[in-house]
Amino acid sequence: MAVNNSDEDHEGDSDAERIVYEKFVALNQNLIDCGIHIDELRNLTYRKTRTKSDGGSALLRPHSLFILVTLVAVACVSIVLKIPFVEYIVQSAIGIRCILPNNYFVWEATRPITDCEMCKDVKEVLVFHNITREKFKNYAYSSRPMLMKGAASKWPAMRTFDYHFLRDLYQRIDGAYESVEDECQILTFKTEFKTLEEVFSMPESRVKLEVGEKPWYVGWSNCHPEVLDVLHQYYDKPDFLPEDAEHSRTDYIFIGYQQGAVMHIDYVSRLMWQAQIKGHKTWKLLPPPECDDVCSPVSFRVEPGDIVLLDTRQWYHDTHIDDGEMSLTVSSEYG
Ligand SMILES: O=C(O)CCC(=O)C(=O)O
Ligand SMILES: [Fe+2]
Repeated sequence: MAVNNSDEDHEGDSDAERIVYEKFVALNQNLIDCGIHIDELRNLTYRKTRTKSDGGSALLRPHSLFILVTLVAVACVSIVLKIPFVEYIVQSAIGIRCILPNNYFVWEATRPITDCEMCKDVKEVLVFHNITREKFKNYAYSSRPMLMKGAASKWPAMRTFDYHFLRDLYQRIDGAYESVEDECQILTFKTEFKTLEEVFSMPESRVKLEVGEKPWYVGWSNCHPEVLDVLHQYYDKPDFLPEDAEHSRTDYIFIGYQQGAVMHIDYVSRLMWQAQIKGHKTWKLLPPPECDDVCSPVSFRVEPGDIVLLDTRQWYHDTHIDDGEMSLTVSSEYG
C-alpha cells in the first residue's frame, strides 16, 4: 500500500486505505495533539508494507532507527535536564509503565508483529458470572478480553477505598511517596501533576470535580511493602486465577474522572486483571494495526464489583468514565 507524504494528501486512496489511515491517526491522537507529526509516527509504526513472513520485530529500517534513536536521546536528555515542553511531550507520549522500554516510540517500533489469531474471532468481551477456578482454567492464559461480573463485589475494598483512604495511607507511611518516585511509577495522563503527593494535595473541590474544576485521572503502582500490606487487608488476588499463576509484586491503582487512560498498549510481561471498585468505566479495545483486516474493535462497560481480564500487551486500550462519577480500580498482573 502506498504511503502518502502528508496528512492532507489523501485523494485517490481506496476506502480501505482511508480507514487504515484514520485508524492510525486515532491510535496516535494523543501524540499528534502533542505536536508530533503524523509522518514521524508513520515512519516508526507503520507496518502494513511488511508481511507476517517477515517475522521478527517491526521497523528496523535505517531511517526509522535514526528517528527512533534521536527521539529516545531527546527524551532522555529532556528528562535529565527537565526541559518543560519536551518533557511534557515525552510524558504524554509514554504509553504506560517504565520510561525507556516503555517509551511509546520504542515499544511501537520494536514490539513483535502480532499473531492475529489472538483476536480473529473476538467480537465482544467474554462475560462470566460466578466463575470458578476450575471453569476459568480453560481461559486463564488466553488473550481473550474477559469480564467477571461481580467477582470483587464482596471485597472490603468496595466499602473502604476512596481518595481520602488512599491519601491518608500515603501520608502516614514513612517513605511511601518516595517509593512511588524511586521504585514504582506514576501515570498522570492529561493532568499537570508530577508526583503522587501533588495528586493528594489538590483542593477538595477538585477532588469532587465540582463545577468549574478541571477533571483529573491518574494511576500509580504501589510497591512499598507497608502500603501493599495495608491494601491487601481489603482485597486479595481474584480467587478464580490458577493456583500456580505467578503474580506481580506491585499493584496499580487508577483513580479519577472522565477520560481515563489514553489509547495505548503496555510494555509488561504478564496478563492484567483489574477490579472496578467505584464508578462505571467503558473500555475501548483496538486490535494491533497489522490485524485490522481480520479483527474488530471491542468495547464494554464495567460496573463496581466487576473484574476485567485483558492482555494489555496486545490490545490497544483506552478508558472512559461515566459523566459525574469517580472511578477507582485496583489491578495487577498474573501469568
Ligand atoms: O484503568 C485504566 O483506566 C487503564 C488501565 C490500564 O491501562 C492498564 O491497566 O493497563
Ligand atoms: Fe494499559
